[in-house]
Parts: sequence; structure tokens; C-alpha cells
Amino acid sequence: MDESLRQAALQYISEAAAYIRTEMKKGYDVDTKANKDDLVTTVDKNVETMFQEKLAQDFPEHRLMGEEGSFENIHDLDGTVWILDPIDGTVNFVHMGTGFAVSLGIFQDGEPVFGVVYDVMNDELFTAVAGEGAYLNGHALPNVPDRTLSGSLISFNTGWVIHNEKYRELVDKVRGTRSYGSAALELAYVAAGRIDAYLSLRLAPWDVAGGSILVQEARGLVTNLNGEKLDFLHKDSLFAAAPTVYRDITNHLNGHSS
Ligand code: 2AM
Ligand code: CA
Repeated sequence: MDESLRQAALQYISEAAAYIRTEMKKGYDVDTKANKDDLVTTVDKNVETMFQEKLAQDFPEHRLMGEEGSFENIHDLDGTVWILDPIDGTVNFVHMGTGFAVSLGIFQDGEPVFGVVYDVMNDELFTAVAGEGAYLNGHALPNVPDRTLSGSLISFNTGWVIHNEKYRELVDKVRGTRSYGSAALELAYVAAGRIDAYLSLRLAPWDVAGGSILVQEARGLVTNLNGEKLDFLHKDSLFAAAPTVYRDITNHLNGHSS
């Protein structure tokens, strides 16, 4: 990919993060969207607007698909499309003041070329250019480790595990479970080998666009829960894991012993 595009994306994210840190000190307005757990703040909206203005100025032929409204104009991935979640983990942002990320995936004719997940409060910048491996703060990440299911740490929302027998059984089979509340960070953690799998029943393209390329570049697998290629135009389930753990969880969910 074009180096100037990569540099511009990182510069915008750095400016967005500085803005987010400032607004956190000042205070901001919070609204609920469709559900009680679906929050949006003036900060999410302003970061998206900032990206819209930057693209219009620096890359007028590129298009933005962002969570806070700009997605409504995007019906295909032709050309260069920036898929942005200005704040992934908004509930964490509002309640905890940490545990959220700016997430960006840049796609060219439907293929991911660059992914970034930036943990704003912990200053952890996860990046991956397609074909060039995944990086954390400029240091190459090793390939994800091979692990057994009983030795793995997996993450998902407990809210939907409680309704599903197969997922409840999975909790018993693994070393431990975690729930971080930011799909982008959970994908980055799979890429970094901190957790071995992340599963979700329903996510939007902007939740996964940045993190999924990180996982692939660290030699992890990422699909929906039916094992199909991700579709970055629609909401879908998500299953990201180290290859050995991906295989064992798939066998478990399909009813085969592992
Ligand atoms: P958000 O914070 O950007 O809304 C929480 O488990 C994860 O699910 C977060 O990445 C969160 O993204 C995402 N999420 C929350 N509500 C969602 C919804 N209605 N549709 C898709 N993803 C959602
Ligand atoms: Ca968001």
C-alpha cells in the first residue's frame, strides 16, 4: 500500500486520540441509541466528523464508512473505503474511562490493506499492512501460539453465553474466559496472543474492520461463526482464534469431541 496513506491514517488517529483525551477531562454528552447498552457521545460523533473532513481534504476520492452515520452512504466497497469506529467500546469509555479503542480498516476494492486498533488510554497501537505482519507499538508480533483448548483463554460477552448450552459447555473446557467490551481490542488481543479466541454473535463492520486484519497478519483465523469469510457491508457473527483453538472450538460447536 501507499506509504503516504498509512502515514496519514496514523496521523489522523493520533489527532483523534488527543481530542478524545481532552474531551474526557472536559466532559461530554451521552445518548442511548437503539438499546440501553448502545451508547453514543458527542466525542464519537466529532471524531467521525473529523475523519470525514480529513478525507474530503486529503483523499477526496476515498469514502468513509463510520458507525456514527457515514455508513448510510456506503453500499459497496469499490475503490478505497475507510471503515472507522471512532470509539469501539463506548460503554467502557463512558463508565470506566478506559478499555476502548479507535478502530480503522482501509479496504481497496473489498480487500483489507491496512488495519489499526489504538487503545487510547494505554497507548497501545496495533497495526498491520496486508502481507507485512502485525505490529504493536512498532514491534513485530510473533505468530499466534498453538494451544490446546484446555490451555486457552477465550473471550466473549457473558450476556449471550448464558442462553446457549454449547457455549456454556465451552466455558468449562477452556482455561479461562474474559469479556473486555471492545471487539476491536479483543481482536487485537487475539493477534497479540494475549487471548486465544474471541467469539461474538453480532458485530458491525466497523467493530471488526481494523482488528480482523491484525489477526490474519499474526497467522490467526477470522471468519463468522459459520466459518465463512467476513462480509464488511453487513452485521454478522465473528469467530477469531489461533488455528488450533479455532479447530477445537469448531469441533466442539459442531458436536464432535475434542
Ligand atoms: P461499540 O462500543 O462501538 O458500540 C461490545 O461487546 C462490543 O460490541 C463492542 O465492540 C461494541 O461496539 C459492539 N456493539 C455494541 N452494540 C452493538 C450493536 N447493536 N451492533 C453491533 N455491535 C455492537
Ligand atoms: Ca462505536
